[in-house]
Amino acid sequence: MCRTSIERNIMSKELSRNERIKEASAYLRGSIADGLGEVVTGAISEDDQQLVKFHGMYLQDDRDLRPERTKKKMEKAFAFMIRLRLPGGVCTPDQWLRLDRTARDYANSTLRLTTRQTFQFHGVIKSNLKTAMQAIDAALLDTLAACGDVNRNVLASTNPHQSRAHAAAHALAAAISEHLLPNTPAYREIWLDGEKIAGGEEEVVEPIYGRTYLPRKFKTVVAVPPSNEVDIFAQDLGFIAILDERGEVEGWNVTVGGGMGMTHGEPDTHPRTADVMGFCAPEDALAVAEAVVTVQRDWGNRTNRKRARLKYTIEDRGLDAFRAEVERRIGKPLGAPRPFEFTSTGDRYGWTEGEDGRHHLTLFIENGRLRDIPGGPALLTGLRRIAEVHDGEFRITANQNVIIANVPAENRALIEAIVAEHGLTAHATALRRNAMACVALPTCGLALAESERYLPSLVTVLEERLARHGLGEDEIVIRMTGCPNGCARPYLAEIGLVGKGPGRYNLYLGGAFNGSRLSKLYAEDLDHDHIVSALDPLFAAYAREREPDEHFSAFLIRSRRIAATGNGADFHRNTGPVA
Ligand code: SRM
Ligand code: SF4
Repeated sequence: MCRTSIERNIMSKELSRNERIKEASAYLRGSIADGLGEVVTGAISEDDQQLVKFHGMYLQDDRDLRPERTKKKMEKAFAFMIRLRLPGGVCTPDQWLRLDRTARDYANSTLRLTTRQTFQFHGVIKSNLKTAMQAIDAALLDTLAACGDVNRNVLASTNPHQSRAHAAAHALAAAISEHLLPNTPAYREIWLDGEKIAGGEEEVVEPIYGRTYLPRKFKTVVAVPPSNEVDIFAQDLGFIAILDERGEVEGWNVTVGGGMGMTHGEPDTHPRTADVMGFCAPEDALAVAEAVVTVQRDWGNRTNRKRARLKYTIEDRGLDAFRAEVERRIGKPLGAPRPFEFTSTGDRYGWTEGEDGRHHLTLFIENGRLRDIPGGPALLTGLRRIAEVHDGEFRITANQNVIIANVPAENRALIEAIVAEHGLTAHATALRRNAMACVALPTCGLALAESERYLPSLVTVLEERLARHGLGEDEIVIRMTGCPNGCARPYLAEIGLVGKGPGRYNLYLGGAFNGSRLSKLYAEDLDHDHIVSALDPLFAAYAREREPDEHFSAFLIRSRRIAATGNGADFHRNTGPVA
């Protein structure tokens, strides 16, 4: 590892606060263990709040309760969110049952499927935290590096066809996740009462990351065209399967520099679609992943966290310089990118049959929230019942849905009966099936507006408008987030709504249906009625003037209602209606 550049960074006076916290943490230990024992508060220290992210959790508070508790001079209603590391989104029925139990015993009796193929628990109070972590460990799962400035959960195309290419994609996702996992014993020490090991030399403890880990979060995915359900262009690092004529993976196109996050009113922050950097052979993929991570470790911005993601490193240094450094570190050139085509970012709902004759059922879970709704569908119980009889796998999708995978033909009827009995059947319209909202209120500390709790009712109104224009069966991708950080990838949707303040949203249009092009700001600060009145005439025009098979966003650009976004900084240019 290039110690000198890391040391130079550490010595700099301008380092961001997080760099100093990491440096002083003795490989992510900080004072977390002591803080857990402090009974006078439900919180932990500010520095430890940054460190626990690397262990897969965030300190949050119930924002619905904030005003009343402030009035009563009470401490905020603190609780932790825990996020699992689940490469490729796969778990067994036994693991599902254990997670369900953990959600009911130690969290808020919901399981939240995320936009990055994993589970989150919300509402875990400090006194339950360690027990919940031990329950996760007993399920042979972990939360290490699910958050924090490290390579996080690695996604893989989980198309139910389960071809050999999908198996290869899952194997690569798992291998990258393991290879780039932090090495620190802090996780076992703190959560699993492992024996305390003194922090050693950084080469021994963290051969890839060093003492200060990465400048910022880092996200990797593996995609199998033609489906882009993992939204590869939103990710720091991606591998696109290139198949030979027998359907075997011949190698991988490598993408770098995607990301969604930005800040309202700060034009030097922006979402960016990843570049295709080159092609590598299957046996080189791990080395390429490590090289991309270590170049970002050494070149990434450690002074300004708002410009610290790989997308800015690549913009600042140039793709050619970045590729040359990756090639230098792997000791060989990357090949020229091979042709590929993505067609969509959505999931295939319902049953599909794999190459091996096994069956896979994709269920639509609205915004990924599994719970039992009093007087309504019992989604958590339904999935639990399925886990009790299912002997295949569960696969979480990057669209916050779940696949009951590898079902033998003779078990289909049983699964279908449980699905129907518990209201798990997807009777959703095309718009709802293509809708995604981030968590936002009440748990997310960064939310400026509602998202998960609001999008379903907005979709109901828009469904009615679409039906009026004869567009009820048209697939249009709509995504909402409660702030500009982009957790539901709204800037890659055909309709993106991004929270600006309570009840107000910026409307983005023109993201490509296959996730390859960013949208553009169309109108600002809209409330519910103005969102509907902005979209309705566009739906009407689409119904009237579109060409056969033309997607909504492509129509808006062709008919010059919104400009097309090129890349990165171009996102903020030529915004608003074109005419
Ligand atoms: Fe995210 C921060 C939820 C996917 C970009 N994200 C957060 C936090 C942890 C808020 C915080 O920092 O205090 C949110 C917790 C809310 C809660 O109560 O649960 C949060 N992000 C989520 C999830 C759960 C949204 C969901 O509804 O599924 C997703 C969990 C993914 C996972 O399992 O790992 C989630 N977040 C994403 C994605 C989508 C993706 O990666 O494909 C993005 C955009 C891609 C990207 O990273 O650029 C994303 N989250 C962010 C950012 C902005 C990062 C940036 O570069 O500016 C933040 C804020 C930050 O890092 O400072 C953030
Ligand atoms: Fe929270 Fe913003 Fe992410 Fe939504 S987009 S979960 S509001 S950080």
